[in-house]
Amino acid sequence: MDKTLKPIIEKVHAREILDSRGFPTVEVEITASGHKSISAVPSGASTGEFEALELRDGDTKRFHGKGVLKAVDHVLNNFGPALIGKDASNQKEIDDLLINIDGSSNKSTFGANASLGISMACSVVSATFYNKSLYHYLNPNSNVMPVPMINVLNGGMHADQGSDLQEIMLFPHGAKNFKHSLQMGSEVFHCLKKELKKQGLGTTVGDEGGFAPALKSNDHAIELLLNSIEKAGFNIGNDISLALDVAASSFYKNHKYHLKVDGSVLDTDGMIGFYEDLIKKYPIVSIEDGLDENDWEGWANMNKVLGSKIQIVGDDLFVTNVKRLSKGRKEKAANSILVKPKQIGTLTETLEVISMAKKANFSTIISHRSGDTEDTFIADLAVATMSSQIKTGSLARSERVAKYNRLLRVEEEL
Ligand code: 2PG
Ligand code: MG
Repeated sequence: MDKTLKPIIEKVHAREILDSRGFPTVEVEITASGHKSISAVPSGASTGEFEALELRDGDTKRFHGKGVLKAVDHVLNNFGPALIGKDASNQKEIDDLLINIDGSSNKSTFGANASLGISMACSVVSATFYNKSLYHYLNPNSNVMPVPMINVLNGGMHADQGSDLQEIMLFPHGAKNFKHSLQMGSEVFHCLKKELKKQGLGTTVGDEGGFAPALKSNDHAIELLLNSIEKAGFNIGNDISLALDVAASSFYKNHKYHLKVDGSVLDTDGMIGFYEDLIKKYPIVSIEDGLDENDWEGWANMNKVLGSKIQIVGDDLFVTNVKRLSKGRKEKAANSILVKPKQIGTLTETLEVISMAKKANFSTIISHRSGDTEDTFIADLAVATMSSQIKTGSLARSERVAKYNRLLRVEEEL
């Protein structure tokens, strides 16, 4: 193939780098027709049971078993040689090749951390080759900015203390534009910090850059935030509402939901009642993973009761997987999907899920992972897929802010 007309892959390289939690992760470097790209793979903590496999070495002599040298080796020696000479911009061909070489149904042979690094790097190098911004390369018609869901209070598995609710997010739907939404978020974030100090609470941040204070109850967390929105001069419900990621699978044991901070143990109906009360009391417009990833019947009930009022988001429930989304659609389990390329392991499969979700009238939310890097791929992906929202943490910690800053530049271009 003519190297001047297409980005033809010449070299595939990979290395072990560190993510925002200080654990190893995979970075892939692809050279195509003289252009080079680098993509880094994120890593979750509250991972879904049905995600594609993240390959870790398990060698306890290195990084407490969390090394990724095996995945790096698979990029170099199992995927790499098959990719040389291929057109990096033929994303479907590249991703099908990765899927076939792996051969398993969940990337368990060579790891989704190996395949995703390659898949992303191929699209990035192609955008560079064609001298286009990544979002524009992925979709020349992209013209909308996502609303950021800004996770200013971290709890659950992303913090040592804090609420049972893993993420309490600002939803700045009253912003004039993306830039303004970040300004609003930042002003609230700093009012929240002052308020926490005033109440003698901790202001250190959790994995996603939100504060992670020890709190009396889950309501206490929400009220703190509402108080800060007002202090920052915004109108609750008009300018800014709230969104939650409950990550309920992380506290579901023996068919019960164990809310430690509230000291309550609830069954599925009890949880749905808990949310009904919450949305009556507070301006909550979106609830993610309100129930366990295997509680399909519960999800359908929850969506029946709450789905006409608020966004019901499946993250661990759908794991960016068309099979699970298709089940969810049939069973009317939710009305929105959280999209994490890492859960499935290639860009093509990620785009397929998004297109299925749109056909089903589900909103799509592009998301980071709690262990992330300076890579900003998801920012461009959110714009390219015209997703209504992006979830990429708080307005602190560079791996979170990198995505927001990328979006500021994109908004200027658009
Ligand atoms: C989530 C994510 C990201 P993790 O549950 O939505 O916020 O967390 O990456 O730990 O799965
Ligand atoms: Mg989640």
